[in-house]
Amino acid sequence: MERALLLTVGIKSQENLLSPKDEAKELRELALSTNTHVVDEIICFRESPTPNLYLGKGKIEEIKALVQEKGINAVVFNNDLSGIQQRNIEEIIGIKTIDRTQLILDIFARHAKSPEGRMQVELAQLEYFLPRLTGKGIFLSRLGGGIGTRGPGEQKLEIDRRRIKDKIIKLKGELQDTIERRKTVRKKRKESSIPTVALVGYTSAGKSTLMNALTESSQHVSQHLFTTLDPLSRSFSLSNNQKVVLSDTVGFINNLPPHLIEAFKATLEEVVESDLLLHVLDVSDLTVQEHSKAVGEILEVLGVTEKPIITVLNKIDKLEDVRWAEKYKVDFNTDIAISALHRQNLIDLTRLIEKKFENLFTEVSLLLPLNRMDLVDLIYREGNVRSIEYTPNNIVISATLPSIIASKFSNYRS
Ligand SMILES: Nc1nc2c(ncn2[C@@H]2O[C@H](COP(=O)(O)OP(=O)(O)OP(=O)(O)O)[C@@H](O)[C@H]2O)c(=O)[nH]1
Ligand SMILES: [Mg+2]
Repeated sequence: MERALLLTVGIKSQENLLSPKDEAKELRELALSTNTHVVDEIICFRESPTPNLYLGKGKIEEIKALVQEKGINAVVFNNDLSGIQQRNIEEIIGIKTIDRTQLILDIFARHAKSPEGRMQVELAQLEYFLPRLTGKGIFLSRLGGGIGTRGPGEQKLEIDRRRIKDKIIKLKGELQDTIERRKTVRKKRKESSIPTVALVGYTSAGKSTLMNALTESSQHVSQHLFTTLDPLSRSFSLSNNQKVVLSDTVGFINNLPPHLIEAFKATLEEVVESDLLLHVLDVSDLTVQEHSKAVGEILEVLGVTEKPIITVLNKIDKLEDVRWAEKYKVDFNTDIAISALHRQNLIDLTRLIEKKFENLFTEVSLLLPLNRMDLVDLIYREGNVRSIEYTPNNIVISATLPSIIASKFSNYRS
């Protein structure tokens, strides 16, 4: 297990959503999600980073002394370091120095289970490492997969670079195939007009817990960050028997590394293509406002801000005073406050989902010929039958149908 020193540098000239103290807390959670033993934490401030070391020489020497004193073997910066900064710091301190993006990539690598998830993480890692390749090959050693761990000179370096670029192109191609495959599945869903709902939200907000509660599935849930990486879709029925498909995907975080958004395109398509978003917020977290903003920024990058969205205030069971839920309802302009864990107020949520989809469905009264049992089958499969009666000449059916399907029955309306 790594013995780590966590370092958060508050840069006064840079605007940031979270305060350095909250960032440090989040960094700790990220580190704990990789099984790291946090030996010490430092928060310090600077007007702006220095180009060579990020911090001043004096501070780096101070860190070196602390590292030696406490037997620390990794320094984790909350800030993004350039390749040069990272290398220079490592040279002085003498131990592995990683930045926040690398830490997040490490968590992703640990949690990716499906071949698609692994490909996406590998792509993000390669794109992160490519500009950081140096003659010393020091960064290559972390890539694994046996690519040159020493870099004896420029020629070898060029070969490594080319290999990585080729691998990136190959992975992108393979991921494109996945995107196409998913498109086909979604097209089928669209044809059968089952509406799709995607869970979005900050990591650890409780998306998978809500998925499990609504669809009786057993998606892995944990207090660690980025537990879910591979998307999962499950259908469930609303109280009017309407079927919908719910998708659980990767969580978001403040300053989500851009490489990750790019690499996780295939996974995030579930969000982009959905008919409705459920934005899950952990209201027991004091930085819920900031989390909500961070999610909003990522939804903007994904170009989905025009989609219908329901804000779901989650973990109300953890609120010290349950009346705070009312305040949050006003703050976030929503009526839905739930506990996914204790399955509290889920009916309110499903009713609201129903309401959002109302115009997607039509009530019909039909007279079908007796020999059209295939149509009766279709109605049972896709809709909600309210009454059915077999007369000597006809089948009389009242049902709610997806509007697209209902339009196919215009000849049989009674
Ligand atoms: N008390 C309480 N805890 C909850 C509730 N919902 C989720 N949790 C807990 O919050 C933690 C994170 O839940 P997940 O469902 O894994 O969260 P997620 O949004 O899927 O997180 P990622 O997949 O990591 O992005 C777990 O420890 C859950 O048990 C809730 O309503 N009340
Ligand atoms: Mg999850």
